Amino acid sequence: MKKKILTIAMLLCTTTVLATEVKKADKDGDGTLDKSEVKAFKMLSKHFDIIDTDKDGTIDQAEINAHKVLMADKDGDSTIDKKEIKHKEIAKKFDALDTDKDGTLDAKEIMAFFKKG
Ligand SMILES: [Ca+2]
Ligand SMILES: [Ca+2]
Ligand SMILES: [Ca+2]
Ligand SMILES: [Ca+2]
Repeated sequence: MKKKILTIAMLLCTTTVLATEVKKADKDGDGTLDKSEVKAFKMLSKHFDIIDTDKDGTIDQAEINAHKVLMADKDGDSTIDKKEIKHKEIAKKFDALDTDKDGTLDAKEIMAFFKKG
């Protein structure tokens, strides 16, 4: 479990930087980063498949934002429960976002919030 927390922490470190770097790294200007575009970001390259929540082969801003929200995951189970949530807007819509009604939000459920805008 310790290792998992560490991985997420490292991931978030990288994604925080990336949020401002997306435009620069996005060479073809489609608003997403594919594997060749993240080559400059070693950590991101390594964890590409974890961040790519919808497995479409690219990382978009919603996926990066979702991982930022997951930073609040204190117990390291890769989901956010009501006690852990820090994001005010998501906290308000917690029950609506928890589509499988298991009482926690996973990366996909958080991403749905950002995709809707
Ligand atoms: Ca791109
Ligand atoms: Ca994706
Ligand atoms: Ca958790
Ligand atoms: Ca859920």
